[in-house]
Amino acid sequence: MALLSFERKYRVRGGTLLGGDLFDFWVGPFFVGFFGVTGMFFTLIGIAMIAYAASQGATWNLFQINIAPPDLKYGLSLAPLREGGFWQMITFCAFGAFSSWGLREVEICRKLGMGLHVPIAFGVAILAFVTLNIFRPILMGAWGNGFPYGFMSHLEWVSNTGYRYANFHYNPAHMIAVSFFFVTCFALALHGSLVLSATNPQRGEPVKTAEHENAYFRDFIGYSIGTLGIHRLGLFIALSAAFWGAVCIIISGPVYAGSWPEWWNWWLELPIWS
Ligand code: UQ1
Repeated sequence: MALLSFERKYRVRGGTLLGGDLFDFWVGPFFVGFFGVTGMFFTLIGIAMIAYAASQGATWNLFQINIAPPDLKYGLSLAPLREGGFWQMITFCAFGAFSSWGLREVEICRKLGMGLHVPIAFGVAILAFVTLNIFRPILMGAWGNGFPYGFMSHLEWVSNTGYRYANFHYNPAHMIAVSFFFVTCFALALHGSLVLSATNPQRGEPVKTAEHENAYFRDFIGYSIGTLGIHRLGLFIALSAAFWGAVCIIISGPVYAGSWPEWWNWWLELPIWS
């Protein structure tokens, strides 16, 4: 891909966190940096481990490949490769690759003098993965509590983990997380449709601006959050969805091991009902 004419201006030196000038260069359109190198390292080793572990399994059917964590009996120790050791190495590489990707984002932000919003947002996605497959297994004393790597198998893990606490929909943090996921979809649908309605008019009609967008919502519901505000709101609700998702799984097991429907008995037992 050709370098865009304006791109050279933004290829500024410095801003790196590690490695100084050593990795401060681009390959084609991509900034490399120290974390580009570590990211490539963990990604290649991780993918090789996934391919090798899959080759030791029963099938090459993309939907049935399953790389399972160790049995609970191995606790937090290292398991033999074919008994969950592959899963442990893949999890380690995934964490290394995700963190490298996030730190490379930080270096690019620093180069361009931008805020750290993008890496912070990505950090919350990393937090969700780390919560599921690192923090929670450690808190519960066995890597076997992590989810398996496989299309169907990870879905089955979600289903089984839900039923282990009787009915996950009664987990209050799960309720909050799901609500934030729905609100995020709703807000992005409103925002996407509003921006397209203003900037993609019928043939012959002039393109509209933010004034029209504001006017639309003031006419409609008496309030417009504004063009900057909608993005602040969107970031907040999207990060809240992932954050409460992490909370809902960390409290299931390490904090409370009972059934979620029964947890609500405190409500039924309030003295105001008697
Ligand atoms: C909005 O008010 C606004 O400001 C003009 C946007 O920016 C383009 C939007 O995308 C949306 C969806 C709204 C309306 C949102 C609320 C919370 C009133």
